[in-house]
Amino acid sequence: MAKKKQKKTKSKVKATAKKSVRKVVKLASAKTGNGNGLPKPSSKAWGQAGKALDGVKILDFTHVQSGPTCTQLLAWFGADVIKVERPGVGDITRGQLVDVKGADSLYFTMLNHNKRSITVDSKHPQGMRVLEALVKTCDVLVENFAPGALDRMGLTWERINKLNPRMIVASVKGFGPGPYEDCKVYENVAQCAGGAASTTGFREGPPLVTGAQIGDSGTGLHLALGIVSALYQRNRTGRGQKVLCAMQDGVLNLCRVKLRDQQRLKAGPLTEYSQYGENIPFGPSVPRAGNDSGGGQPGWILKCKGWETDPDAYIYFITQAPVWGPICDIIGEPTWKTDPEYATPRARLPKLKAIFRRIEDWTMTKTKFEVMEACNAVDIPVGPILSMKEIAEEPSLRKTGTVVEVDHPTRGTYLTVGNPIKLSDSISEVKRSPLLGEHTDEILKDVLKFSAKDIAEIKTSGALSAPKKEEKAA
Ligand code: CAO
Repeated sequence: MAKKKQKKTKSKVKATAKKSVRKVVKLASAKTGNGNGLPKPSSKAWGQAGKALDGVKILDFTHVQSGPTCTQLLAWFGADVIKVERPGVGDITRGQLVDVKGADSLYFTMLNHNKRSITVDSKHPQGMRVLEALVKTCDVLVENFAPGALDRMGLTWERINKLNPRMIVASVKGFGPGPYEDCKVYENVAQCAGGAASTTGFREGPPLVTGAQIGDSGTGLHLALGIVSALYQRNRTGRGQKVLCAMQDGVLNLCRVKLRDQQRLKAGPLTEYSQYGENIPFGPSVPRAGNDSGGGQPGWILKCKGWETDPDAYIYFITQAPVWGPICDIIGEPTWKTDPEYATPRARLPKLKAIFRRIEDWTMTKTKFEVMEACNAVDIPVGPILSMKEIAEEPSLRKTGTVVEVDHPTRGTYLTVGNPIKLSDSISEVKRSPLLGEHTDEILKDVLKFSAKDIAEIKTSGALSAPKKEEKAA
């Protein structure tokens, strides 16, 4: 009986295998010519075969930083990003931290390149008519409103899914489902709730936030990956889905080495933290580690020549074990190579502070760039502390398009950070951010195909323009 069953299963497996072989063969012999249903490799020159996300339309309902970071990336990869803004106001960042009177702020321009802007009042019936047309036309809706705001507009997931079952609805929220899901969240709230602040700073000082916008821009990056994955899955399923990135989750994902250390505490003190060498006991949670390196190689920030007047005359120095010999030679302590007090990483651990002080005696005789040159020549990993001024002026970053100069009609030229993700066949160009409502007419006409009569009707309804002053006061 058992044998019969086995035989049956075997022949079933064989049949399935045969079937799938047939399927693969069929795909390979498809008109497209190439295996797995892919078209033939393009014969166009690299970078001339369009952009990675050509043909993808994004209804961009984002504001401030997290959402705009995501949609800007998608725009750089070729998606048509249509930014919907409130008439007369726009994204609040247009008017925040203004440096040129009357012009969009750098806050806005640096997060909204390569997009088109349409102004629509989502709370006006004619505005909702435009929004529904956008939902039907676009592939992805991206938003980072406060929890519940999209639903209050009437654009619930159910409604969107009914209007366009292929639409992907991607959201940034501060927290995922749970006790804080209704909270509004900004960058530093996320850094604190995601574990970054409690693990940043010096042990004896308060928690610190970091200048890298890991809550906002970090979550925007995560969301972009979610959207691209959902677009890929849609090729197979034909349907959209919800994509959610909570800022707390995004920050925690970037802090995963600290959750690693939290669990390692059970096995004993964290020997790579300098407090171990200083004989300071560990508490129940991962402590702040100052400038200790996050991995197994001890590192610290050391003064360089000019530190007395230049706040950035410092270098990050890593005492990587395999290059301990060259480190001893370069700082003029060749006996440390063989001295059992210094020769092994284990022997060095309790004296790291003193060792770094000795290395600093050497780094202080050189500029950070001289240290960089001398150390890299013998494979010692070091990192100069670069100021934003130095980064802005660095020619190699200009050459790769990581730092870009952009022209803008109302503010003139400014510097921005270009696409940090380089694709060899989808080259990003950085185009200036749109003025408020700059593309309203062309989107109504060319994207949504509204007739001239319909456009006139929508426009006279007031759904696309700021309320007049008297109306506002009434
Ligand atoms: N027409 C009419 N109304 C519009 C509109 C339009 N085109 N666009 C937005 N609005 C309305 C929304 O409907 C909402 O109204 P209701 O509260 O009446 O429903 C309102 O504008 C503003 O939404 P908001 O609550 O999102 O804005 P806020 O400035 O109060 O809060 C923020 C900002 C960032 C704290 C909140 O949006 C949030 O928590 N977002 C999620 C997390 C996030 O992305 N944070 C990072 C921000 S970057 O630091």
